[in-house]
Amino acid sequence: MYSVATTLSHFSDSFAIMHETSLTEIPAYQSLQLHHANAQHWELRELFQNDPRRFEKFSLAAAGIFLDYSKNRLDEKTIELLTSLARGRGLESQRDAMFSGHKINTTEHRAVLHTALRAPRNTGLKVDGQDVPHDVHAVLSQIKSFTQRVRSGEWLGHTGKHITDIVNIGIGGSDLGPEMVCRALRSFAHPRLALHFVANVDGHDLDAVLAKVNAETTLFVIASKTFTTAETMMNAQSARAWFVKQASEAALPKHFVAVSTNTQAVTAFGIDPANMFQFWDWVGGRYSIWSAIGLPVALAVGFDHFSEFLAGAHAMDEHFRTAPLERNMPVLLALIGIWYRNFFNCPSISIAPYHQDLGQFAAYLQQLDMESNGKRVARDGSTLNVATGPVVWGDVGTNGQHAYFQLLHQGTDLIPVDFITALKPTHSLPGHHAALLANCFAQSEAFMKGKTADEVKEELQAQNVAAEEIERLVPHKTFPGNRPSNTLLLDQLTPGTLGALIALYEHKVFVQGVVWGVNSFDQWGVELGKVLAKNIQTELQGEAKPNAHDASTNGLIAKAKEALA
Ligand code: G6Q
Repeated sequence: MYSVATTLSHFSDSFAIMHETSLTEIPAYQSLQLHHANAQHWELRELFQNDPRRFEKFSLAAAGIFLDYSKNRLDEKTIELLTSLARGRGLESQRDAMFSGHKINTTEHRAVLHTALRAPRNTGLKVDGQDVPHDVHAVLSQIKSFTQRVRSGEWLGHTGKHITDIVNIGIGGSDLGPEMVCRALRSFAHPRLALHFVANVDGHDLDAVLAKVNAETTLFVIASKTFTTAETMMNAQSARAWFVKQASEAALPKHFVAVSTNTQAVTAFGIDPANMFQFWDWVGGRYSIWSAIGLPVALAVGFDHFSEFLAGAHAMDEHFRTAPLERNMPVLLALIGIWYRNFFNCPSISIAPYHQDLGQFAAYLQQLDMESNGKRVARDGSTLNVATGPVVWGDVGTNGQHAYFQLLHQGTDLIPVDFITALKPTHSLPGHHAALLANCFAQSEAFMKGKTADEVKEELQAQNVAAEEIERLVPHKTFPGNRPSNTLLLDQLTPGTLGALIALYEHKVFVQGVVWGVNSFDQWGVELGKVLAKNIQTELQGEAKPNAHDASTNGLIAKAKEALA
């Protein structure tokens, strides 16, 4: 068991100004630039030919996940320089500061403690005098008893029927996590409960769900950290009105529960505070799946599986907290990302889960990564002189192979790929899983090796294609290869391995934020979106102010007013 009290006392309040030195001034950064001048010419094919132990050297296992990072354009020296870059940025002390509850979110003056949400009860940790594990485990007990009642059928709707449908209303961090995890763990789900997720203020979203459910047997979970987010509040009010029309105000407590930090607003909405699941301002939205925001997950898969999910993440936390940087999976993933982003100038990374149940994993990572590290100033407010977070995108394999993989193989940008798969399926259909794994491994091999002009010629000659036709086709059928990828193997997609996988990426994002020197835990761009629409909405619904905006916006408002009239 670790005690965080000691590390906290080592950490001073100078956190915010620790990174005035620009990244490019760190000696290891300059060494990496020189190293890159050579490394950019390395061929992965040759690196493998020259070192039969490359796979053993550049792979490791942690918390139930195996990472093969040998298909990357790097060697031992690269790792040595990258880890010394991380040390030069104070990674170890900043990691300890996060785990210790130091207020590392310096623009919102908040601690960042999603790791405490999955830590054992006896982890000593106080923030602002508050016993964090005590509070966390009190809410976990509430989640346990509530979810058991709903799942067992003890909790009944207002007409005495079992709950059959759960509708989570939330957006961003209050939607993406529970939706992604419920889908990922669908083979563990309760057969009676159907999960639905409504996020968009676009009424088509809620309307489609309401058309499918019955007010007598539906439980609405209103998930909002602030309980003020416009989209969620509008959806919640519409769902409430729909419900009251078919049932009654008095029946509300049996069908509406809330997950929030804002007790006052929850009570004002008409939800019984006893059915409110609390979390805290030190849980960022995109890191909140481990908190009561995970309620739909616990409802779907049961509290024991939810506990395994938390334990899997905790195992990855322990690995991240204690393993040397050179053998630390989140650190390695992060530094490899830095290598491509800052030295190879790669604009994006692609996530390729070869598992249908991870269908929303790329979208989840998109928020985690891009909202955290999509920043252009350092923590001290100075403008950065290096590139930060890449664009993160992707979809499940094998589907992606039949669509955008073309660009990954032969396009003009170098786009590193993370392949993620499970060695064993949770279904029993014969043959499918071997086909899936074969595709996953074949793609990473093809990205790495490519196909040379000579190989193309040979292939076409063997097919008796005419010489002129061969000359014409060779450039089109040649693959440059040397395209890097990581492969992450889970034994099976279970609550535990999924927890570890998400925590792996959370820590990867943290490490990159530390190296870039940004605050990975605020999101002022998202906050902007929360206020921008308000004025225009007033104009659309009421009096137009013809000259309030630029000509384009005025013109669009006028068109919408005409259509809505
Ligand atoms: C996440 C962001 C954002 C947030 C949503 C929902 O890190 O802050 O995605 O989760 O805007 O906010 P509420 O939970 O407060 O409704």
